Amino acid sequence: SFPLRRAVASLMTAAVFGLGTLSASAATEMPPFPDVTGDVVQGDGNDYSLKFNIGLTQSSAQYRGLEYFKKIVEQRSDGHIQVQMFHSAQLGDDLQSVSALQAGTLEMTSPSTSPMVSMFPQFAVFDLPFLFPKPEVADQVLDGPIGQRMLEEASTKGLVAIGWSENGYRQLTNSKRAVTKPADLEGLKIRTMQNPIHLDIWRTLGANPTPMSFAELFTALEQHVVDGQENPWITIKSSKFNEVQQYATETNHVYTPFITLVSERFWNRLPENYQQLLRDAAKKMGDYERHVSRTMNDQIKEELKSEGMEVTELTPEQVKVFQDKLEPVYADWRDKIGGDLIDSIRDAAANAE
Ligand code: KDG
Repeated sequence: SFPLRRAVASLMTAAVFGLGTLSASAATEMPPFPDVTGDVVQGDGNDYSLKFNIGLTQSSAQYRGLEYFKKIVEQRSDGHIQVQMFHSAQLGDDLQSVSALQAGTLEMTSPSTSPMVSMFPQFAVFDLPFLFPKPEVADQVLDGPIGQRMLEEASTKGLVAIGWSENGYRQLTNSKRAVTKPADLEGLKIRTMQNPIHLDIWRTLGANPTPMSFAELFTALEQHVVDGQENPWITIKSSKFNEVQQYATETNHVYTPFITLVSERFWNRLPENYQQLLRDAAKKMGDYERHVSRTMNDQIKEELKSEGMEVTELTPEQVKVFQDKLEPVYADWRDKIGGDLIDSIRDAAANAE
């Protein structure tokens, strides 16, 4: 269907260049912004401008969170800090954005932790399959001492890490067939994030994984360079993957956090009060963005179904088959990631059950 493909291509162009209104479908209502609370923060009389670049589109929960961050920062700095928002990897994908922060040419970004494991190996713990049985466990870990320590450890190499938000639970999609068990994955080419555990997961399940930047993914799916990919429902919809992927399986196999990063060069120019303001705003963005992501998740899954995607919801027994098959991934990575860290997260998960 050539005209459809052309339409999609021009929409993608519009998204990348921010032309036109590539908004979420009218049915998708995002929860309203909470009121901005707290007094105006006194700076040092100087004006600051910061560019904040993200990988997902304007219809994502991530962008909605960014809009709230901008509102808080501009209001509470009385306009002395201006936030310029960029989406759809306009200023680069996750890894390019992190390099730009280090170089001081970009001020803020919010990548998935997964492509960052080459810089911060401890983030790999979040890539372990079925680690967080429910989102509240992720909150407990990220907002507790483990998450705090990881933010401190990631505040190095030209970066300052100031908060967590969520990408969320990942679901499998593909253009070939309904997947209900690992055997259905045989021969399927699955794009993964640039992360060794994700490669291990899909290899162990019997698929044919290939790592790729998110920015190249739509085209790769459209041109059948890969058969499938995995991302949260909101991303599948907001990036229009359902237009090139017929089948989805609700696997919830990995929960991916987003980490909010600031360029250290920019950070060091800011008066302390403004540093604190950015920390507060990042925390509020994280709480709100998680709320948006969680309220929209099921709603978007239903929208995808009504738009013709064939969605397989697994029974607990079917999920268990995937979990059992993936146990060796824990064995492979335990020593590299650190058994104590894995155990403390699994304990938190058990306590939250
Ligand atoms: O900025 C976020 C995205 O670029 C990316 O992290 C999304 O989950 C993602 C993926 O699959 O790459």
